Amino acid sequence: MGKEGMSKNFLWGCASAAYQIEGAFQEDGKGLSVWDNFARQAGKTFKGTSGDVAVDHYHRYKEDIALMAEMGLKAYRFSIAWTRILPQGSGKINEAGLLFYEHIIDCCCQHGIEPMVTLYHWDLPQALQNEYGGWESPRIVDDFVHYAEILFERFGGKVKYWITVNEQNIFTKFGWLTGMHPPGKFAEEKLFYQVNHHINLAHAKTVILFKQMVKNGKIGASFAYTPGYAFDCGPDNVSARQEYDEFENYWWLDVYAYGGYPKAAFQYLQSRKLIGKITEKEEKLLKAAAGKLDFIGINYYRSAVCEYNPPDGVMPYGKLNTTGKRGSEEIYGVPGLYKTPPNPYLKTTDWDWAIDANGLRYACREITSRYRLPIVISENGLGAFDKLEHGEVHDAYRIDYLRMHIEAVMKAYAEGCDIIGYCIWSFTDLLSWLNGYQKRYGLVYVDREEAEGASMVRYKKDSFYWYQKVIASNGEVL
Ligand code: BGP
Repeated sequence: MGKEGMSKNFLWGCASAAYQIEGAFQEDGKGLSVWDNFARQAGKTFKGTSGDVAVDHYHRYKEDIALMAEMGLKAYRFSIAWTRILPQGSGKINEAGLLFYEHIIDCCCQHGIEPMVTLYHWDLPQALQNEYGGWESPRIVDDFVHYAEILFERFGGKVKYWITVNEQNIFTKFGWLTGMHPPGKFAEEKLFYQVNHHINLAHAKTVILFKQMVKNGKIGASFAYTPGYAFDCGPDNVSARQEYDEFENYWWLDVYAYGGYPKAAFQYLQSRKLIGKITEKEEKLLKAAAGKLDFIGINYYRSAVCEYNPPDGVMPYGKLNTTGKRGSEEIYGVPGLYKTPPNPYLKTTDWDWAIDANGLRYACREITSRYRLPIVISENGLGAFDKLEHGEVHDAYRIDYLRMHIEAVMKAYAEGCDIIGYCIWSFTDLLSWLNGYQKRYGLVYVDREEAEGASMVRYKKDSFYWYQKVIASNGEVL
């Protein structure tokens, strides 16, 4: 089979996001984000947890990056908080915010770790939400591009890999369909598609600007890719799979890679007056940006099953398991098209996520066949309950999960997928948006729980030492 081993420049990495690790939510001039606000509202997050303090990375970044260096990490994907750079979303620049990220970038570079920057990982400035509804208004496009421009200008010489938006499909679905993320709107389908269109335009303009400003850089978007399998070969279920892909995957991936929406889904939504007209100018912009995209970022955690959903069937608003009590996740779907029952062949995590390493290989193969673009696996990991005992965490289950998924990546690579890097979610334990601190993903354990006040001391888990060997052997020793 194809190529032997991984390229010697393969980016073995880890990933994080500002709100989930930094804390210091009001320090050094930072403005408030929609998440700072949302997490304060009763009943929105698990046990009322917030990123106010998070895992205090803001004050401990040197220690954290030193641990990354000790591990031998080749790349570190992190996000920049818009509210540290422009506390009000636009207007006055906060130099202290730029300096903070400059230190992180420099610190990574000194240790030979390639920084990979996400511009937007969900923490929209609250000021923009208040002023014009944030993503709901086309005004957001130029504000986003302006924010990006400041970062390209300052860091374009040091940072090669950039990601415009993280998981547009997830934060818009939760923000406007299920009400579980800010701005907490429920069943606002038309707004959902409008918001997505604005994000697509912001992404596209940013890509074009990037290509003018950062000559040797690479830019992509990170997408939460949950591949779907037909429940069986019954023709209705086969079609359900096709609909699922158009509405849950290609709706975003096609825009990033082709600059256009999938046809059948577009027609369906237009006939229901859920989506407006796309102007010629917008179409041109989306196409121009697609032609310049350098890679697709895949965040992969699970696969899904697609089954025909009758017209009076389940809605797209199914509840998630946010407690770690198995069996509490609800099936969701689009009536008349598809729904997503559990996969009887796969085991699940405590949060009901199907564990399916081959799904990651499948995802890479799909991207390669459909778009022929390079791939960065920008997130993959296992959320689990971990136990700290005598300063150690024996997370063999996480090692098993990661081993299987890395094997799948290597297989896809050998089969011809142009995979540039693989980032484990996450380096340290961190805040899981809706699941508090008890759903741990890190290779480094952080002593903190839902209530504030714990020591924040870092402990290397067994998976830390394991990944260290994986990196040192360039994937030979798994
Ligand atoms: C992705 C997000 C991450 C991270 C991860 C794990 O959707 O990009 O920010 O949170 O999923 O998900 P969760 O924290 O819900 O378990």
